Amino acid sequence: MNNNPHMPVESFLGLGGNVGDVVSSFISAISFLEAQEGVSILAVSPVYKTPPWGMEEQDWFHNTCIKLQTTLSPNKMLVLCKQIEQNLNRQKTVHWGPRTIDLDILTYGEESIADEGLTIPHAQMTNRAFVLVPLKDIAPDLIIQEQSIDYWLSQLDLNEIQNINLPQRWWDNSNVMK
Ligand code: PH2
Ligand code: MG
Ligand code: MG
Repeated sequence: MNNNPHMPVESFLGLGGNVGDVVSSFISAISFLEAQEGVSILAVSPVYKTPPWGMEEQDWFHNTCIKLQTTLSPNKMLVLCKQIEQNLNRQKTVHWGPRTIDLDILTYGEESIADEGLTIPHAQMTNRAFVLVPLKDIAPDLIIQEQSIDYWLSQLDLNEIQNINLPQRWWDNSNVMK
């Protein structure tokens, strides 16, 4: 594992939620990430409305993906993601159940990690259209488990996934006061 804090690595995160004002939670999470020493946001995808995966009897989700550069180790990134979830009032819930926000590390450079609390690349990302559709917007050439995003997307049903058409740079709340 790369624990060298001085080597910048590109990492993709997947964000999702289906409780409260999820787009506001995404904006808070992204500005909190951007404010961290050792993290810079390189790209953010559009936001999609997506049918609940895994446990169907719950509200639809909103999902987005982020590309960042970081000098934090994978474990520090994980701690940061958990901290943001706590800050945004995520409650303990059933597996795959309702949540204000979920931040998942999808990839961390080229690394493969299989620790107890952290699997990278994210174990389920190749069979989740709600991850791959926004990810493709910011990483069309990414290879995951030796296959292209288009390959993985071709295995999935994308019909119900809708871009909610927010303004460009929807996450950039430095625009708000202009
Ligand atoms: N997250 C889950 C379970 N199911 N479904 C959608 N559409 N989007 C999610 O982010 C999601 C989900 C658990 O992390
Ligand atoms: Mg998740
Ligand atoms: Mg998670």
